[in-house]
Amino acid sequence: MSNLWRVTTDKVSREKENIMRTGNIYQIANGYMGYRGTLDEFGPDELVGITLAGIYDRVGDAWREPVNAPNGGFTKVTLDGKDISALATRIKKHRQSLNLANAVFERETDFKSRGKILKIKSTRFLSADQPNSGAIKYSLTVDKAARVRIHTGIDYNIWDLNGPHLLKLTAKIQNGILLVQGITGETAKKVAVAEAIDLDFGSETQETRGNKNLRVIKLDAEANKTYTFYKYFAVYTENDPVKTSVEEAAIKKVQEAKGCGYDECLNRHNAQWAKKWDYCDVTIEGDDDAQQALRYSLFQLLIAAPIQGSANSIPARALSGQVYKGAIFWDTEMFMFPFFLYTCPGKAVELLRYRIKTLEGARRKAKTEGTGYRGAFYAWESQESGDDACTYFNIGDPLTKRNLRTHFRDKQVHISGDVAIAMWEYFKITGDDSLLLEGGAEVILECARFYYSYAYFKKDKNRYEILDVVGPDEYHERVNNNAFTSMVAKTTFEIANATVNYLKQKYPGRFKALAKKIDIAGELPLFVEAADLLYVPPPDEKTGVIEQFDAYYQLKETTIEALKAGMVHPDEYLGAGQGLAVPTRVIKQADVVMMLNQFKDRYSDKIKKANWEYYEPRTEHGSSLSACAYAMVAADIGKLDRAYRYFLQTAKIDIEARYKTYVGTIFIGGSHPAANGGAWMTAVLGFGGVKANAEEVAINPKLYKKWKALRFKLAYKGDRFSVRITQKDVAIVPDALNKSDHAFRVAGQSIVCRPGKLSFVKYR
Ligand code: IFM
Repeated sequence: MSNLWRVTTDKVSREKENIMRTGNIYQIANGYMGYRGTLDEFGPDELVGITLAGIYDRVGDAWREPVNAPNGGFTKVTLDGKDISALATRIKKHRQSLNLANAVFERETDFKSRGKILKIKSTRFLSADQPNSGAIKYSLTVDKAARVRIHTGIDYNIWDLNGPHLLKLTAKIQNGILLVQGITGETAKKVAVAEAIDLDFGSETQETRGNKNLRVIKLDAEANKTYTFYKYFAVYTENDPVKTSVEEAAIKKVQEAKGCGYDECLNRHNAQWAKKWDYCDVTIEGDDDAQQALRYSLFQLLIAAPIQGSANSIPARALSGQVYKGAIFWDTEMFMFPFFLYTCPGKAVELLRYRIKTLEGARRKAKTEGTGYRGAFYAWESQESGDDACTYFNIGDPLTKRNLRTHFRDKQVHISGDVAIAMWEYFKITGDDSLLLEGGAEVILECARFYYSYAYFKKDKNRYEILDVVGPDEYHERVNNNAFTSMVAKTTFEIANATVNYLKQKYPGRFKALAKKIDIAGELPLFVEAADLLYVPPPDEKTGVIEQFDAYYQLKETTIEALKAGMVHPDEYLGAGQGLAVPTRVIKQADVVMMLNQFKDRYSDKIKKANWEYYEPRTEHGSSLSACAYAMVAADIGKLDRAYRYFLQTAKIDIEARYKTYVGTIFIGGSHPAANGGAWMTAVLGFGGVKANAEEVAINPKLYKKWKALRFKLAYKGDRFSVRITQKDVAIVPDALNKSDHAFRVAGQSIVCRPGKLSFVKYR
């Protein structure tokens, strides 16, 4: 296995900040749960976290956040009566690694204690085949005979940011299976963890001590003999569609896993992983650095992808912890969704089903926010019901410790259009209209309805305007005619109109029923008018620059360095109220540039270049979502060196764990799936120059000079393709099992790609 499929370190840190970052880098997940990359003997102080997808809880007035499960992977050893731990024992050698091919975490540590060497090796995975379960192979060897005690079981000292979320925790052993069960405080959902073990040495007793349900294995270990045992654990919650109790389900699952055996469980897990990579791997020939960072980014997306049938989505910090409330933001639709859409549409569906599932929450928000609106105003920070988890005072000031009023929740209205756009993209690129019929069309129409009720018609100007919003640049709140937001709203009207036309033509009965259900027929002509008359700030006739919002040019001109020199605290937030960036033209993240990427067909290269050059020096990149937008537009306009720099920035964010961990007083350390999605977009859509629509797939290569070739997979209209782009040509191999011919346009040249037949186009 080449090291491009592995992330490895021989360092082990005892410092909390490093443990936190390492825990993020080495995390594994399977869409159902995430397990941070911590060591077997670690506990809540080292941020051990098994974060569950789609189950949330609130304690008192604190933020609702996802629930962390008890840790069924816990094991700690004593050697001749002395506790062994990477936190305190002398370490002779350590190596830990994450295999990106199959999401298997491995650690090997040689400890020195009481004059003896103890080698520990453990390997763990969360099954991609059986998402409720995980398995661990644990081995130890001593160089001299020693008295060893292995404490292994379930640790229910749970790391929570705003917990405790699991109440009435009980521990027991039943037919050799350890069980811990608790119940969430807010919605009384049971969560159960079971653990079984496969062991053929030592003598075993059970004890429950200090919130640990443990087996104690006594072993008089012989010198240089390796002792190996296997652990199986399973987590169930009352969100799972089980017919029995969660406790019984968890017990059954570990019994099955034990019956199957570690190697076979691993084989089945590996088979699932082989399929995942087969659909989506991207290879960059000639640039190992970029290759590894990109593959790691894809890995992050794959581990976070929701499990089939869950209608869950991906939180802004994925399953790396409870950060950002485990909430789903626009990050998913605008930054992660394209990867799934173009590689494994089955997962893209799940993300959209989540928005269909939470439509009622979006309707509730529309009714109750501000002066009250119609339609669907999706939550800025969305959890299981779609009600907004974002608070009005969402950022703490590190100096005064007061919470600052932010308008992310009530004014960042582009979120609804982001959802509608993704819904329509899915239909365009897959050709599958079932999602529209399943609720997608209703989502789109309700989003258009929301914008209509939010917009103002200016009679004197004969136009609609979207006023009082926050665009992607969150340093400037309550602005008028934000280019990004207005374009998103206009596009939503266009999509709503296209949806109506499509349904009327193809499913007239279904259309009538939907129009009646949501009583929208009378509003449809207004959507047609709004699509036409909604104002989006145009490029300046001379400079080509688009003013980000009304009166942006009246703000103070300064540099980012000068602005930051005025900071009195390193974590100080630059926006909200009196934030340093508020009176200036310094912006938090790509805004107009984000628009030019999202709607790239509507603007010329000249306009894109003018805006990229104008906004780039004014962008602080205070969000991990920013770099990829700059990378993609740079690739689009041929600024390939700059594109490459921004590409590496977005692709390396998690593998290098270089990011800020606080904004104001809020802990935001965790993984960055939006940036990971941005890495895929930059590679394939940016440097690869791929742009598909309902009619064809266009490929206009913009390969970076260092890259000899870029290979990737594409899913389009239910069929699959392998593409290889070099500095001179493009080769497309449609899967032999494809059902149809498909139109491609490579560097302006139209071709038809037939199942199993190579198409080859020279473009330079
Ligand atoms: O959605 C983003 C937002 O654009 C900037 N702040 C962080 C959020 C979550 O990633």
